[in-house]
Amino acid sequence: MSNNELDQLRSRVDELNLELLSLINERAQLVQEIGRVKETQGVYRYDPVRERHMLDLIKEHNDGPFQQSTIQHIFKEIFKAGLELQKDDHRKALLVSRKKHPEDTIVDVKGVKIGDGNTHFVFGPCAVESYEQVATVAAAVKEKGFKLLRGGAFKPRTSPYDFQGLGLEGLKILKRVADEYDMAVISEIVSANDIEQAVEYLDVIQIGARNMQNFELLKAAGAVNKPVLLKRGLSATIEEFINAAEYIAAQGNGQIILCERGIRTYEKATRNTLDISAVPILKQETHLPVMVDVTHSTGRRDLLLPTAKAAIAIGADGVMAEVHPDPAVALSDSAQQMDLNQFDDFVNQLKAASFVRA
Ligand SMILES: [Mn+2]
Repeated sequence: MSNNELDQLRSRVDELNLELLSLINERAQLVQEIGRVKETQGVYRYDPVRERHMLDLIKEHNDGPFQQSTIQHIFKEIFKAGLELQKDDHRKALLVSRKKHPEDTIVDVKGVKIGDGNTHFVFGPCAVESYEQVATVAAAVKEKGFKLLRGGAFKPRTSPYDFQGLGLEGLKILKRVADEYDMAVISEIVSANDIEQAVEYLDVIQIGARNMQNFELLKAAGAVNKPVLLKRGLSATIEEFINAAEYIAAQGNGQIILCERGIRTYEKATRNTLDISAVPILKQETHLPVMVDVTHSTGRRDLLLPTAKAAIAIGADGVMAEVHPDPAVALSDSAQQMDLNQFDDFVNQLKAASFVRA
């Protein structure tokens, strides 16, 4: 074979490559179009019957030299790429996605601007037990210069026989303390029916890990004009977490704070495994502020400080931790709440390491 002949064959291959390229891209455009039509019809994107039909048709016309299995493999890859393209379009379309909205969302809670680039803190007892208990913690938190107070009034507990919280009475206590100390309160709501009443008492509605996929609750929280702190589910993937936030945003409420609180793994040294890399992933994928709950992710008092440092270092917009005047007698989470001395130490150490602006 002369060099000239080889050059000619190669240039023909180049031409065919470009033809294939333009055909593959043309096909991709059609697939995107189909994706859009399916989305308006609410039809699931992957259709195995249709895919089988396409493969059969291709095989029927395959005269070689490629074997059927090779052809099937090549076309399956093309199909897969098309489906992924539709998925990307879907992700781009999410209201909470960074692609849709490149700027950071800042959630303003009574003047505390979560997502503004500074680290913010939320402290308070696991559960509201009494006015005195909440007020004692509030005074300590306020004294350190923090404004966001947490406390559970409705407690979704693993066992039905465990303390279930004070309910509405607990919300009233929180509101009274918040007014007296000029603080803002965050508390969990577990039922869509309670949202309307709760917004009178709360500054931030928390949706807890066990309710991350309670879609009716998400929709109800999305329908009110009040910031929502959404915790990641115990076994939720990041994609599921983002979609749960989308349920809130889709109803018109974009004031959403995401909170990583640890996920269930086989590791037993901590209560849950803090998925620290979820923080930068959520910051990249969404425009929402991201907090880390160091209490529930670790379940260990001795790990609160190092995990808080890690959260701040990795770019979290805030850290949440539980503080109780006397954790030994707390009605819930007694093993992991800080007492007031430990809280003092926790904040001082963060300040000493320049993790908190003094
Ligand atoms: Mn707790």
